[in-house]
Formats: sequence, structure tokens, C-alpha cells
Amino acid sequence: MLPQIYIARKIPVEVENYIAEHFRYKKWDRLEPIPREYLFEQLADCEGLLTSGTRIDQELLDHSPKLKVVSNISVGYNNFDLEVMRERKILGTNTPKVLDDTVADLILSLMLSVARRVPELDRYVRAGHWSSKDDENIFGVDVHHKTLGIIGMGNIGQAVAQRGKWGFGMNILYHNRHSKPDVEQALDAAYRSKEELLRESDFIVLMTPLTPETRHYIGEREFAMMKPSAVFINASRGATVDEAALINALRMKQIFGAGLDVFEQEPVDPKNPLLTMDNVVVLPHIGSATSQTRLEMGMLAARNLVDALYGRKPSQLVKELQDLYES
Ligand code: 8YV
Repeated sequence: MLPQIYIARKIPVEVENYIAEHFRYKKWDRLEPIPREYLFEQLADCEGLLTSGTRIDQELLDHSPKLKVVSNISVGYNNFDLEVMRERKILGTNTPKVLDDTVADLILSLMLSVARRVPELDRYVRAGHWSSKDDENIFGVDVHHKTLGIIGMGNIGQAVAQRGKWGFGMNILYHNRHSKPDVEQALDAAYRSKEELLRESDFIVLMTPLTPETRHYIGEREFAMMKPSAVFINASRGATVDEAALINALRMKQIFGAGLDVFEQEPVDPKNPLLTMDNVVVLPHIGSATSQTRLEMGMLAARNLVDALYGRKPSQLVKELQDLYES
């Protein structure tokens, strides 16, 4: 009998067709997130779970006695309680690489939108206004040939650096847990300490995964180091930034503006002060949101499930659980 799995989010039909060839399955195909208690009921007889963002913790695993693998349709996997999954020998997989260019494109759009005030001035014109070309009140800041500082030089960070370097002639700085000589050579990029990068950069892109070490990685101290003309971009996870400190830094004009695709609380609270600021561009966590990329992510996540439940090592087993497969 084919293994039983649960699909806990809406997926492209091509992915569902592929899954149907390998599994018995049940699915949640609404746009709103699946209620946790309902998910628990569905998982009672499932060996695999296809999801992203669902908190995989002791409570969920206590309701999933047959679960062997959780396949995230996302590159981030901060929803995994890795310690509990390790104890229970539950495999966890993600979908890196296939979304790098799509997310990097979005990050560049945020950089340009904030720097040249695109959404703000779009609203300005739609409201019936038009100003002299010499009116400094509609001036923005340049992107080309400025200094781009990337915190977290993983695959997406490198894709952003490529765009900045080759597309806009930018000077590339980066901060990472480990230096990357090959990237430095390929992009003429320079390694900097976190503090040096914050002080020297005109555009700061935060692309670290969310871990206990990176929670509130950018806060009051860090915003105070940035240039008043600096543009701050976060497209990783909202909680890597102390959002209250960001709001204060913007109010005190410690930075020029911010581009945010992620928030500490998602969906973002409509009363969040960031949504009232003209020098902040906000998006609903759409980094990987193109049809082609979501199809590729879904197919990769489905293949991870097939590998795991058909006795093969999944190609995208997260690094912290690699030894589980050998054990
Ligand atoms: C997913 C994300 O791309 O990939 C990630 O880590 O941040 C998410 O935006 C999206 O939820 C599709 O699963």
C-alpha cells in the first residue's frame, strides 16, 4: 500500500499529480493557514507531511505517531524544532537553490523602490499631484555605484551581490559566519565585521536564517551605526530584526528608509506603525512568489518526500539532521 501523507498547504496541480503517483494523500487546499487542531487530527495516520511554516514541535509529533519526514516548501526551516525531531528521528527537508534568483530579484526591487521612493511617488501622482523636476522634496538616493552590504552571504545573498555588482556597479561588502574567498574573488567582494559593514554600507540587506543566534540580530545598537542615508532591507525572517528598534530608527531618521518583505508577526498587524511611513516599502512575504518558482519548490519538496519514504536519502535533508539518515 502506498504511504499516507498530508499536504498542509495549497500546491500547484502538477505537484499534486506527482504526489498522487507515489502516495495516498489528504490535503488542505485553502489559502488560509490550516488550524493546528485540525492538522493534528489529519496527521494521526500519516508518514509524511508537506508544509511550510507549520511549527514542528513535540505537541505536533505527539499527534503524529507514524510521521517519518516533514518536507518544507521553503528554504527556511526555523519552524523545525530540530532537537525534538532528532530525538524522534524525524527527517526534515527544505527547498534551497530553486528560489534564489526569484528572491534576489525581489530584494533588488525593494532596494530601488525605497531609494527612489517609487510607491510613495506613485501614490503622489495618483492623488493628483505633480511637482517641478527641481523639487528636492521628490528626490531619492542613488543605487548605482553605491556600497551594498550583505549580512548572510548564502545562495540568495550571493545572487543579490551579483545583481548589485554586475547590474548596478555597486561595491560589495559582506558579513557571514565564515568568510567566502571564492565569492570575494568572483564579485570583488570584501569581508567586513558586522559593525564595519553597518557603518560603511549605503544599502544593507539582511539575509540570515532565523536561529536562536540571529533573533533580533539587528536592533537599536545596529541601527545607530548605519548612515542616515542608508536603506535597510529585510527579506529573511522578521524576527531577525528588533522591529520596535527599526520603527524608532525610522522615526529618528537614523536611516533613509526600509524595504520589508517579512515581519516579526505575520500577517502584519494593520496598526503596525511601519505601514504608516512613506519611506518604508512593505510586502506580504512574497520573496519566492512567482508561479514558476513555487512550482519548482513544490516539486523539489515532493521529491524529498518520495526519497525519504521510499528508502532513499533526500537530496535536501537539512544539515542539522544529516546524521539521522546514516544512523
Ligand atoms: C517560502 C520563505 O518561500 O522559502 C522561504 O524560506 O521565506 C517562504 O517565503 C514561501 O512560503 C513558499 O513556501
